[in-house]
Amino acid sequence: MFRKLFNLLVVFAVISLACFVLFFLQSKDHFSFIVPKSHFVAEGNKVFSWGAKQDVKQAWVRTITVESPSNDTTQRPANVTRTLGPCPETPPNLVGPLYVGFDFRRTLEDVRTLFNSSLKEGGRFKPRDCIAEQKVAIIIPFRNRHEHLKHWLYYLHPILMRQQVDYGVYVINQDGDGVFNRAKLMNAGYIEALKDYDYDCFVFSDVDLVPLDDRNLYRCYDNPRHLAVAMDKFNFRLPYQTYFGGVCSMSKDQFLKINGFPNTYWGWGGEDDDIYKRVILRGMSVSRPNYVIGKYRMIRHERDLHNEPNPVNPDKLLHTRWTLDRDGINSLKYTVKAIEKDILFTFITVDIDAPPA
Ligand code: UDH
Ligand code: MN
Repeated sequence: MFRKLFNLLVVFAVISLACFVLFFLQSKDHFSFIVPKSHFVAEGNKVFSWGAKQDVKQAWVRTITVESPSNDTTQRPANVTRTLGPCPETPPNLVGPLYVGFDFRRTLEDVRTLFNSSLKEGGRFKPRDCIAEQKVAIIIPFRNRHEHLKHWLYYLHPILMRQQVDYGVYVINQDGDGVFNRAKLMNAGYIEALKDYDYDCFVFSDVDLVPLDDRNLYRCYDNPRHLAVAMDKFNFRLPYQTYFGGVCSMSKDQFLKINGFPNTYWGWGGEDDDIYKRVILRGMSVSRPNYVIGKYRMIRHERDLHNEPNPVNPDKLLHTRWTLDRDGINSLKYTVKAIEKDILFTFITVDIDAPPA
């Protein structure tokens, strides 16, 4: 009797073991049976799961399909015109929290290869299946940060595509090695982008800031929006309540209401607080995502040459109420030195008459 029971147990154990081994070999990822397949995190353009690798492929294919060029008529007969509806209020392909890592081996050429077929010259994109409500220009103040730019492009393009934004990326490069001026470059970016397309929304972003959640939408709201509310360098909190630095968005109307940004903040500091004051002085408030959605990683860096903190900048803030109408988009002067169209971005070099460093 016992022997029979023992034999049965052995047979059962062998079958179980065989099943286990088979299952183990079949799943390419060794831990896929521990973590549910639906449980995935995303890395910018790739979505990968802690579970099976099949999910990687599916998710990858899914993002790629969303990224197909908007004017690709080769897929359908020439005589069929599709009427597109407006894009849904909430983009359907968002994944939420993102994994962001800055791999120094990544090259700009790698990034070009990834998005070559999805973008139009100059870093332009439109959703294929619907009409985006807003046309968004992304403006990046820039000088000598190519290392950061490639990471920004690698992460932001797929995020913006998933967000179904009709957008263009404008990198505004300060010519020469005079003192840097972030706000003046952003003003120039506003004017230059409008020469390209009828943008109605502007996102101003530092080149070293990558969002950690794609639900942080790069678009405009009823009030000027501060997007970078929880940066890693500030322990995922606002450094102070009125902070408006890093990444913000404004509609054309909102931007014009505050006469754009100040042109006179040379060197580091103060210009973001001046912009905040302009917004409040013009009777608007600041809109923000919550601390979960508004998380950012900043690429670690040292202070740049010729962008030292300027001790006169904090004092200027006492006068915003009076300078607002005189110093801004209505007093902006600069010269365009070159416009280069990369597939990933439009690179505009401007002479902003910077004082020597
Ligand atoms: N920027 C450039 N080139 C420069 C200076 C600034 O492209 O030479 C742009 C760039 O988009 C950058 C933004 O301006 O993200 C803001 O400048 P920042 O990144 O220097 O400002 P942040 O407040 O850094 O991040 C301050 C210096 C921190 C030094 C820390 C040393 N441990
Ligand atoms: Mn920075």
